[in-house]
Amino acid sequence: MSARVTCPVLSTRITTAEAAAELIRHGDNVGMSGFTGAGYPKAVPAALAARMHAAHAHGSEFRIGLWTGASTAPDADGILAEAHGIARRMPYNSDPVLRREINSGEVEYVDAHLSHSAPQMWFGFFGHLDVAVVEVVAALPDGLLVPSTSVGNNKTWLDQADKVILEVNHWQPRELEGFHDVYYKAALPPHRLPIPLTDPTARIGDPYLRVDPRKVVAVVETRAPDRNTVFTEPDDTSQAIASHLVHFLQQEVAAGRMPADLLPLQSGVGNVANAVLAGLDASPFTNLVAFTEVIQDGMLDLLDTGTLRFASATSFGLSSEGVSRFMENIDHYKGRVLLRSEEISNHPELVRRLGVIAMNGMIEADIYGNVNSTHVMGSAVMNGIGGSGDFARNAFLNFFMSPSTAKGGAISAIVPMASHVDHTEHDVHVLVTEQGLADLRGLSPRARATRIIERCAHPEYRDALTDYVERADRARPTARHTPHLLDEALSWHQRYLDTGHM
Ligand code: 0RQ
Repeated sequence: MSARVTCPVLSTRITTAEAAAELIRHGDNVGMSGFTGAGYPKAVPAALAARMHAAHAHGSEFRIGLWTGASTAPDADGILAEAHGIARRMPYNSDPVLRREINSGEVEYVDAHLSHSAPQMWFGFFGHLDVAVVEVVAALPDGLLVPSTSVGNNKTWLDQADKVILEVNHWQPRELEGFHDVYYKAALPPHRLPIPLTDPTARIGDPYLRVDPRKVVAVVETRAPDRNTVFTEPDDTSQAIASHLVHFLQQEVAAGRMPADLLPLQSGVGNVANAVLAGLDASPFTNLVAFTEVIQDGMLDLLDTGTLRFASATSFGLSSEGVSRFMENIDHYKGRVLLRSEEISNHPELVRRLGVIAMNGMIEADIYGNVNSTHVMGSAVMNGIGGSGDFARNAFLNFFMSPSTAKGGAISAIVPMASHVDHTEHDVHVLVTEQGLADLRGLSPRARATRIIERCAHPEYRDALTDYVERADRARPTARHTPHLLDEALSWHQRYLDTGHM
């Protein structure tokens, strides 16, 4: 029996990745583990991709519907996309090959809110789940599963799939046992009850995932690392964004709107989010708590310095340096980190109750505060909405952050009209660029426009934005609430497509 598979029943199912992949058929809906490059299956996707290549070489179709927790890695999403084996995908993707196929129209991508992805599976919106492929750290004698570096949607995939393939990854530290809290009492309407979490540090579930052993058709043992999420050192732009944000939080405390140790923090992914965490670490704030979805390097730093006393999330998303640091000091993090299912880590009820401070990146915002997190020039998806909507709409306070320009200044992040809207003007509290910070709370649309242009737009684009809003304001005396010039509102994007500059 393997040291990690001590369940007598499951140990009889140990096999190769190739044999496991044989159990997945063309047209199947497959639920895979994985969230921001952590805890995804490392061996079965490659074996499956090889089968897809072989089938396509013989002129047969072999494509699956692939549901995950969020982004996976080149050796999961990437390798399957290279095999042209993904027909449908949900939710959140950051793989460049798969992104290309989504944007070329080859893959149908459903960009669901992360907190909705598991419940919508239960509602039946994504069809029947044929197979689950889930990475775990160990299978215990009683069949309980020690989850890996992400929990994501694994509970739902294991519950719903007809067939289950487990990957037991010996590379993941065995000491991960005890880092998880899996809530098994979520029900469907009309049977839902309040989720009994009133403190981000509390446990409400079990440390283990459950699976019906009769459904487990294969157990594959692996020894392979999670994706290495590379961060760049904070540059002047992201440091300026961080500094505006930290200063604003200090003002909020001084104004009596939140306690000195703030409210639970959610931080998105990416370099700007990481720089903001570094900014918080350098600030006088201490004793903070995170109620977030991803623990990235910056959050590990906060835990190390004691700026953060606890982090609730659904996943890690670490660089290789971060992984080594976590593994070497794993006992130090135990009891200070809990990973939950993403329907709980991102649950609107909990985000609202706890009064979370949400900090997420954006692609662009318009002068009235509508935010686009997902689409470049209106049509090409970048990653997806992820958890940004779960947190932002329900947050006590939300921030959307971006450099004021992209592509070397050719694109303004502040535009007359957002070319795609993920977070409406009703949901957005504060915009931050390196130029400054615009607090939009309590402002009418026209007042918001003035403030966003003054505080957040790059000086090169400020006059043109002011000119737009003034002409729009004069254009129709009976339509001055949110003035627009409809024939011009998206002309900045069109100009970029035509000339390479807004
Ligand atoms: O592309 O590298 O090809 O130049 O977008 O931009 O400035 O490096 O910022 O890494 O923080 O990502 C919104 C994409 C920002 C991210 C987004 C281009 C830019 C660059 C990245 P290049 P930056 P970040 C938690 C919450 C949605 C999901 C979310 C995101 C690339 O934050 O995906 O918040 N958010 N989830 O050049 C054209 C513009 C652009 C632009 C930036 N206006 N036009 N390109 N870019 N602005 C996580 C989860 O839920 C899992």
